[in-house]
Amino acid sequence: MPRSPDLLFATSNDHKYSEASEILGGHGLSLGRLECDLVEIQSPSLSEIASKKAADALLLCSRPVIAEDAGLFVDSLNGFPGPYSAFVHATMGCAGVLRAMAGGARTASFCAAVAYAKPGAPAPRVFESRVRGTIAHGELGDGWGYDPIFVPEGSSETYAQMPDKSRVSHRALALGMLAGWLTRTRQSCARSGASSCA
Ligand code: ITT
Repeated sequence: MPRSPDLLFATSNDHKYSEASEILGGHGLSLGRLECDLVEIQSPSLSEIASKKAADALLLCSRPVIAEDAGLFVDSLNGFPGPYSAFVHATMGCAGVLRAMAGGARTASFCAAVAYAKPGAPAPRVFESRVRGTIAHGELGDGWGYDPIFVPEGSSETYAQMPDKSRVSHRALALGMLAGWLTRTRQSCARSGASSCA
């Protein structure tokens, strides 16, 4: 009988799921999917949004589950689109963001908050990441979301042009923290013989 995955990822986004599977697979964790479109609360905090999504997802699946909220924060636009990144991409695309920031400083951050919820835990645990970078002057490479315009610090290519985006991205950082914490917690749980582990 096939083993059930270590975790589920509650997301409506195929790209996020496939990147997360690859990243967590590299940490020895298998990822299943809870395909759902959870209602997102309005908040300036990615962590608060991700935490609520994970708590709602837990009610649907009653198994260890993660949810993520991510966003592009452009400095010259005072952090816009930030938590509104999905809506802004769907309505204006990368081209709209490039137009809005014309003439402004090009620095930006790509941030992610990954929330982990499990039955019996008092609240989701959140792992936050931030990758600094710049916004290219045009769309470069074939990628999803804002990948064609975001150039992470230390690279001369956009996420869309990078073969190893999933090693260095905001998603890789947050999921790497989660994987490290889960591994440590499960190891110490196993050593102590506790019946309920992370
Ligand atoms: P779920 O909430 O269902 O997981 P979503 O696409 O709505 O899926 P978010 O609310 O986190 O996800 O929206 C963030 C948006 O930011 C996303 O729709 C993309 O447009 C963009 N985005 C997030 N991570 C990205 C990445 O790694 N590369 C490119 N764009 C990204």
